[in-house]
Amino acid sequence: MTDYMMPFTRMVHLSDGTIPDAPLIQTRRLSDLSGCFADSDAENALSAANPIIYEVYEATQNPEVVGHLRYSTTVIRPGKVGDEYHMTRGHYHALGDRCELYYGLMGEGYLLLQTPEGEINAQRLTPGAMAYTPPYWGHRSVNTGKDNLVLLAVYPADAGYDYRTIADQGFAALVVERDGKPEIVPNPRFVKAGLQPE
Ligand code: PAN
Ligand code: ZN
Repeated sequence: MTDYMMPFTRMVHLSDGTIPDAPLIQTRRLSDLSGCFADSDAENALSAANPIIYEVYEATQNPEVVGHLRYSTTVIRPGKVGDEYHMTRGHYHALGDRCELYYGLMGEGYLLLQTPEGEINAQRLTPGAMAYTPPYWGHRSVNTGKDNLVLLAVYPADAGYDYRTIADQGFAALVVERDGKPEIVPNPRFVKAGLQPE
């Protein structure tokens, strides 16, 4: 007999992106993003304060099996480390062929995507923007605005996370402030898939 899972609803507070009864809330501080930002002197200068960079409200803990979806909101605080804007750690999906949909709720920024070979793509995130991450693209989101960047993410529940590859290779591009405006510039420390850092 089919074991029916019960339907459910979660409220997303559109005023701030929080999900009040989220079964899991993750808080990512600067120390959780150790080595992600390019300017290590700026990172060290902020290490004592260890500011919150972003929070993730996991709306579901649906079983990690094919057929289910999971969804969450991410709230990225405004700010920079050196001239690089606050961002998420970034990941590939552990099952690389799993896709994802982001929907911008508040604020402004970018969904920064890359292939393992280092092709970069940036999708602008603003309220109402629905950005699609196709299979195999690593992704991170970046807050380039003065307020929180809030997005809703929907993804196959079995997608999983590969943080290791991003930790090892970095992202091929950085989103930095130049003359008061965001610019996407090459990351000199990026390591292409399959190559070792010098
Ligand atoms: C998102 C991300 C979320 C936080 O739900 O997990 O924005 O970013 P990191 O996982 O890179 O810390 C998603 O892409 N899920 O697959
Ligand atoms: Zn993802």
